[in-house]
Amino acid sequence: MIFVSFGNTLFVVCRCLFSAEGSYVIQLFWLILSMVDELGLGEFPSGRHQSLESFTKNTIMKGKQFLSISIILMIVSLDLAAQQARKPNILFIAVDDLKPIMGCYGNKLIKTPNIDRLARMGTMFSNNYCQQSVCGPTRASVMTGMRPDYTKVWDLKTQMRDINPDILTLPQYLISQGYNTVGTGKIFHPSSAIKKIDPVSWNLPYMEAEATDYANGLGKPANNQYQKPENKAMFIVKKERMQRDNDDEMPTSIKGPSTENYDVPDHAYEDGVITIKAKEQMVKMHKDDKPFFLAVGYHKPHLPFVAPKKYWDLYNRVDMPLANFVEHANNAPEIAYHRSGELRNYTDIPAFATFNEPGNYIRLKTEKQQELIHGYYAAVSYLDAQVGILLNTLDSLGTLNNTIIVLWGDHGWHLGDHDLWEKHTNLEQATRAPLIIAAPGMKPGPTKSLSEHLDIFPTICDLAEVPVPTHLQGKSLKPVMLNKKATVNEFAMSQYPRRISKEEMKKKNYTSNAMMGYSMRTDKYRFTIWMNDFTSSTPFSENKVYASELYDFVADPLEKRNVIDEKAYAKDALALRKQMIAFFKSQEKK
Ligand SMILES: [Ca+2]
Repeated sequence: MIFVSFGNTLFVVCRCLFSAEGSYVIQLFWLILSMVDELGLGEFPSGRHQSLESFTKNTIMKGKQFLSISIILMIVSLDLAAQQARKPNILFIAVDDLKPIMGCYGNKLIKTPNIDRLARMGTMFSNNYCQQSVCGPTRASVMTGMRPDYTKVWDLKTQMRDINPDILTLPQYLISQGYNTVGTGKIFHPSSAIKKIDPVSWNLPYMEAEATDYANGLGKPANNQYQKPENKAMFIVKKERMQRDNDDEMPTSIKGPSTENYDVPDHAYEDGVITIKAKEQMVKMHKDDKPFFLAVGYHKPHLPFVAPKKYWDLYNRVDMPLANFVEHANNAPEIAYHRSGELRNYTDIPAFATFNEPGNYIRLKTEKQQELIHGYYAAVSYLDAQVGILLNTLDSLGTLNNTIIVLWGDHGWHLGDHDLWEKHTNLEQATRAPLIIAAPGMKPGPTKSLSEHLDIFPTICDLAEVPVPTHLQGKSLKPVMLNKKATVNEFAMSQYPRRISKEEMKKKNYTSNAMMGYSMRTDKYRFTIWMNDFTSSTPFSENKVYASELYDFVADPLEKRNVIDEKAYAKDALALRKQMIAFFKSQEKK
């Protein structure tokens, strides 16, 4: 802090001295001192004047010394002044459906050398949670710093400016703070942003992948995913049939297989293309007077698990680890789970689970599970290689250590645990999401301190030394970056909406089938409360409580047992419930 203040003061002094007026002042001051010295005005004959003479000589000498030191300081601090004048650049890497599975998070099998390198440079938040484990809502929260109950984006249909037309996004704010902002790839979920990208967030043209950008003349992948000829052909047939029959029964979103392993270069797929664009843009913006905020939104490892063959070749299929616990938790309400509908949309996935009766699971075959896990790992390694290209670019520009680099995955993923695939739950595997932040002057290292995606917006502002907007609902994590043991959050809050059946609604005497589960993660527990026809901006009412869950991560890290009804936990459950109700109260619209 003292250093920063000193640096600022020095910068101001230097700017004054280096201005045209400043240099005249120096010259004039120097001339007067020299004349006084030369003319001997400081010489006095004797006695009582002796001390005055020595005082004057001393003053002249000190004046000259002061000017000499000032000139040296000016030269020495030129570099510092230049750095002070320009805010740090920000590289903002968003990754779709990346769970914290990288080497730096403790996985010994996966190959993620580049993200591991970033983790060694920065702070790795190992207990970071998303606001809602699905693209649209979680991204709206990251980009605006506001909870889903404020943005009202709880699904993949709502556009965030429909309800809050003036909501402020992070890049939009940074434009007002002197930044150039530019994006490529998936930053907002397309359905929740105007023109898919929220144009007011960017003051430089958004960089789209064009057909000619793809390797080997392959053109755009079919459905933005597939390059293998047989998979591409599948889409041509489907499209022709749709156009010919105007078939109402055809799904609007047509899908192909859940994986693709094809021997092509990285830029045969979109993530490789946007990396090239981001790299070129960084080189260009590096020399601008304005600092940049460059947002790069990677699509992988989102389904389908598509990656060039060389990344599949990093792994042996038989080594792919199946989930350890594949049941629903004991005593857990069914509303906590789903039927993996997103995965079942893919053409090679059979209907595999009913979930109507506990234990009645018709699971994916082991081989298919291992293929999916292999595909996920390959897609993560492919993504990791892209991150490596971005880091190397900064390195070659000599700015790797002067750039704020933020990497986040929009939410977690169930890789078969609890008999679940995808996200869409309030459980640990779907809500826990990667967050790594490297910034100049911050010590590297991991932290277990709790954080939320909401904290990203204020943290970036704090690190870039721009004012943190006061309306934001998250907190700056800079104190944690300075001291890995510091705590800024007592809990992290996630939520997920569901609908119950008409029969269940009738049985409960509800007038709506809309449900919202709020899930509070503390250091030790996850406490989840499922509410009927309720959001936190309205007053809490006991008769809206539908079900509750409590998991003890010290005794049960895999969430095998809902202990909400167990006597030994009664006291803690009550305290957490009170904390949850206090949270609701804090969110109520006044
Ligand atoms: Ca996602």
